[in-house]
Amino acid sequence: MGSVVGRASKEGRVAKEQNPTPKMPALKLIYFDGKGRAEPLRWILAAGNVPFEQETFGFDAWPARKPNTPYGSVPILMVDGQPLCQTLAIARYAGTLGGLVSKDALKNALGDEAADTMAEVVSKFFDTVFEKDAEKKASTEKSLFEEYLPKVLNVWESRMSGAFLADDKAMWQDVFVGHWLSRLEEARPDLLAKFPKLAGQKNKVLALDGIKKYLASPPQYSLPL
Ligand SMILES: N[C@@H](CCC(=O)N[C@@H](CS)C(=O)NCC(=O)O)C(=O)O
Repeated sequence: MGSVVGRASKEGRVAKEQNPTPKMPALKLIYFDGKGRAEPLRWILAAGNVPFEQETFGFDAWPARKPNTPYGSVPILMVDGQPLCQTLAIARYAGTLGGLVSKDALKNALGDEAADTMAEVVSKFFDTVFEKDAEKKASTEKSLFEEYLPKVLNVWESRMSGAFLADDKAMWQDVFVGHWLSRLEEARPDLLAKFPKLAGQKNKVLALDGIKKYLASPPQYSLPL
């Protein structure tokens, strides 16, 4: 978000036309009536105090909607009527609007690395959730929670030198990762037992003003995603 640089005109008025405050676009987040891949986006928008509307729908409405989406998937963020797709692109854009970015290119990139990795974890997690074969479900859960995820968490834990993943202030990637850590803890309450820095990171995300406000009266959804 830019600042207004006003200057006195000949008439003595303050002219803001030369550098007006960029108007916040009208945002509408389109997703199933559930948390899923949209909830971290809602958290990022809330953490950055960025106003947005939502359009949600049930599984039954999806087949008719799918062909009208750019890539056949949601979430989609409508930005002044234009669709923006792909969770991480939306997250980065929402975080940028909310000022949840660093001025340091490397810190942003390290945050991106964590968010990209968490998005991979999330895909594996959804694979386990939707797996119908009990044996396969057990083995994919085991490899996710006992092998892949601990390796990932160990990388982040050993790199953290400040309060958040790559900086001392929260970036959108912290909100994204913090959201998923707290959701994955619902499945594995001891997930962060050996990772005190990450537990602290997640708690600091939960304590951000915008997140506290959002979670004080969280939206209720019909789908258990
Ligand atoms: N790479 C996409 C994946 C999106 C995705 O898989 N969305 C799911 C919901 S979480 C979806 O639209 N599923 C319905 C379908 O693929 O038909 C992203 O990150 O946004």
